[in-house]
Amino acid sequence: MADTVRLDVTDGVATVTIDRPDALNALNVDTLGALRDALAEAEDADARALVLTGAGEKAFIAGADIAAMSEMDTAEAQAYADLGHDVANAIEQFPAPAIAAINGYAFGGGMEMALACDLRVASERALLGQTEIDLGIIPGWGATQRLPRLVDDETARRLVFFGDRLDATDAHEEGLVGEVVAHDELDDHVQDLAAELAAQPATAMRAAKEALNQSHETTLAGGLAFERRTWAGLFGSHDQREGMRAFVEDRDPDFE
Ligand code: CO8
Repeated sequence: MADTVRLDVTDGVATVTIDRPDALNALNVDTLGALRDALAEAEDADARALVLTGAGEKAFIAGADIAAMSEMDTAEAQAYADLGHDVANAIEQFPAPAIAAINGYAFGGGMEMALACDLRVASERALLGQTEIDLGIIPGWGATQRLPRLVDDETARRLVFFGDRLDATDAHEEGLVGEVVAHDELDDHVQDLAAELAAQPATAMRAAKEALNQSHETTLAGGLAFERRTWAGLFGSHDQREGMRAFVEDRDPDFE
């Protein structure tokens, strides 16, 4: 793994930190590759919650690497777009909930990585935006599809068309982030949230995420069929038996 991405797995919580503060954690090809490797390693370690954040005081991820992109031809740009999509998909399909701890700038491709997470928590110092239009391009790591599924369609269009940079309060009002916390409390708050998620029954959590993701992928009938199959599939699992037995016996469940 390149030294621009750090992975820590403690008590089932995998924390992935983009550590390239001199470039405000912009994702060049090496860093994206390292991020992909870190996600695979976290999955192999059976992480039950994932936290994505950026090193330093200023940035979550300031986007794709503009200096690198300025030199790319079409084939290189396509490969870069593909790699970014692979990484965003790996976050979205990570078999446990992912939280973006947005500690500063989240622009362009940085915001797109946050959009691939299940939950977004912003520091009061965060600034967010799909700023690609200012560079003569459009979002290339998923925002044209994930943004309108998160916020209302017109808000998504305004963000992409104007490239506005929203502060944390406005981002919260628009539904881009679930909550805003004091900058100094962000890490502890997100780690507490992640620990709480990691303590939930893992098989059911994985199934819940898969089923919720289906709501973005398929028709209502197809999604409901998926939910029914997934729901029934949990019966007979240790956690289903234990969770229900514990309720009946009036005690706390001991999940796997
Ligand atoms: N890429 C590369 N380097 C960057 C980036 C970036 N995205 N952002 C900042 N840096 C570098 C700066 O060049 C500077 O380097 P140096 O010290 O060597 O000059 C260093 O980080 C610090 O930056 P600033 O001095 O500019 O810091 P400020 O606090 O004054 O400003 C800003 C911070 C406002 C974040 C400013 O740096 C900025 O506007 N950055 C660009 C943000 C942006 O537009 N991001 C979107 C990029 S486009 C994108 O992400 C496309 C995604 C889809 C890709 C599809 C693949 C084909």
